[in-house]
Amino acid sequence: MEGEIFAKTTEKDVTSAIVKSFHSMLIEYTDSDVIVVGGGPSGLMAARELAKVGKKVLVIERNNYLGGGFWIGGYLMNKITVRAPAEKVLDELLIPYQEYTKGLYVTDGPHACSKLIAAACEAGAKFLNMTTFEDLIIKERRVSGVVINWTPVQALPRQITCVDPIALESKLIIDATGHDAFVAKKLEERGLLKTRGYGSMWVEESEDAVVNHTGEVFSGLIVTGMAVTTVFGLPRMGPTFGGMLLSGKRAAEVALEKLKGFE
Ligand code: 48H
Repeated sequence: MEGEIFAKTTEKDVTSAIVKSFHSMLIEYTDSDVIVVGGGPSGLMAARELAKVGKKVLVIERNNYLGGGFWIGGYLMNKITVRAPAEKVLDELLIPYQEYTKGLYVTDGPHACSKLIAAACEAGAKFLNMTTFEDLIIKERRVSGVVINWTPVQALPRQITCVDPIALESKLIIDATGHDAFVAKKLEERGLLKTRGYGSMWVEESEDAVVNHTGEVFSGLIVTGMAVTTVFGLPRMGPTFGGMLLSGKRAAEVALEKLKGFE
């Protein structure tokens, strides 16, 4: 490396590289096969599975960082647990882990989360960070897109900002917003869906139920991850993530089946 010289460039070229590349992505993704709202474990898993088979997938994430609760296991401790059979997902993503007791596995949060993010990127999913889902496009009782705004705009007091959101269209939406089930709640606000609120903790009951209830809850809207517990009133599972990963996979399977109707 000694003696290497960086390529010649100017400040304006650095700026226009960012602007042009971002804007061409934004324009291309005004229309997607699937928009995933929320870049936590369930959303990233769903996005990866869909992008891997060539679907056009955009993830909307209100934070600057992706990964949601998958960086930290519980109580600010960065160890992640999964129960069998979800260790197969760790194998698939080349995430190292140890068996703690029979069928209960533990892995490092930073390693697991960064690998899952990389897998979604490598599969071809695209991302809008610092972007908050605000509302839905609904036409003829079918969800057909999302209304979004920059997260910082939402954080400002109303009296000093009045910035209208923009809308993106897609064939399907996946609600992966975690405990808030933010997308499903937008339907509830309009009397189009009833959510039950997630139940108290019961790990053994929860994870199978979450995967089994993952699916379409309104025409064009699929729920995954903790949003499933909130919509259906299922018990929470606590700091273990196998149900999130397998729910994401299930959401992608349901989406692929539904997308056949558009071919
Ligand atoms: C844009 C948004 C918006 C919005 C939220 O919380 P997450 O990690 O969600 P899941 O369901 O993939 O995983 C849940 C898991 O992390 C967990 O908390 C578990 C297993 N708890 C068990 C228990 O008993 O409590 O990720 C959701 C993502 C986050 O990155 C949010 O920032 C994002 O969605 N998000 N993005 N617009 N309106 N709301």
